[in-house]
Amino acid sequence: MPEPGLGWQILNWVWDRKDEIAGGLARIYAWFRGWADAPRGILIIGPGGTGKTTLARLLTGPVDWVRDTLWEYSESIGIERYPLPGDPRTRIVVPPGQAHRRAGAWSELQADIAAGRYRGVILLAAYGYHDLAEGSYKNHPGYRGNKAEFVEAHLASCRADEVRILRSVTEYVRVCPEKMWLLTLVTKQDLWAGGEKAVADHYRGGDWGAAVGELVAAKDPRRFRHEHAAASLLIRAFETAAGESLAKNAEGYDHKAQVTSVRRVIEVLDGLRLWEAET
Ligand SMILES: Nc1nc2c(ncn2[C@@H]2O[C@H](COP(=O)(O)OP(=O)(O)OP(=O)(O)O)[C@@H](O)[C@H]2O)c(=O)[nH]1
Ligand SMILES: [Mg+2]
Repeated sequence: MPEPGLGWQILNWVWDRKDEIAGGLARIYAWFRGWADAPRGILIIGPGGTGKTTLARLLTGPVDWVRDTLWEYSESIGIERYPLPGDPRTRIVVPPGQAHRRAGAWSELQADIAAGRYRGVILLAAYGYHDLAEGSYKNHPGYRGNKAEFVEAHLASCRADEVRILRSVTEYVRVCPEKMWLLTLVTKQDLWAGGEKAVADHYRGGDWGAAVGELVAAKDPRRFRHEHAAASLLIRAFETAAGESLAKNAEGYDHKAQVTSVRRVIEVLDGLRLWEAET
């Protein structure tokens, strides 16, 4: 049973910090708007079903929490361009991530990274919790008759795909002559919370850490910066489009933890804004 009044305590917590949260977002919007004369935007890239569209919508808001259905997954088909409030020019670019949709869209965007057309890239990973594009897991080519084994194999193969995408992105960032930043953002914290150590080891060490380390070593620190962040963009069980549960949310992960995580992402973006201004 939840503690009586806990919901109100959380709402109060958010309410108490609303100015701080709104202030952080306002600075980021002002930062975005400051690019009106500069054609360099932000690219949000990563595998399908990791939260790219959700993040772009949260950052460029406003989200109508009564009418919007951010929790329903609808795979992106083409490149999305998000205009910002008060600035009709496009500043955030989001390509579709499902493997069968990458071929056309990604090569052009990768060339744009190399040419310095983005001031920053937000690379999304989700510790393997990538939504399936459609239907039941039983129709997935990786299904061999056992659901638990399917989920384990799916998580492992998605984590491997995340690293392949990281490597394809670092290849272009490496040759970019302009000042730019890269943010590794691990979403779906509400699904993997409790496993922080494993997640940190995975993204700070291992193949991910090695690929980022090689990139950082190859770049001038005054011209390139990498940051890590982890967040739950919303709290939602991991399930298929057919409504079958694949994994439950981490026990005890609540609205307060979720809001805190999004706030942290805003702080990290704000830090990158300040770093950009340094000469
Ligand atoms: N549990 C959980 N679900 C999330 C989170 N972020 C996004 N989702 C859900 O994950 C699904 C996929 O999110 P999208 O934003 O559509 O993913 P995408 O990366 O744009 O996917 P493509 O368009 O196929 O490339 C949606 O159902 C979202 O509601 C998160 O932090 N936690
Ligand atoms: Mg999308």
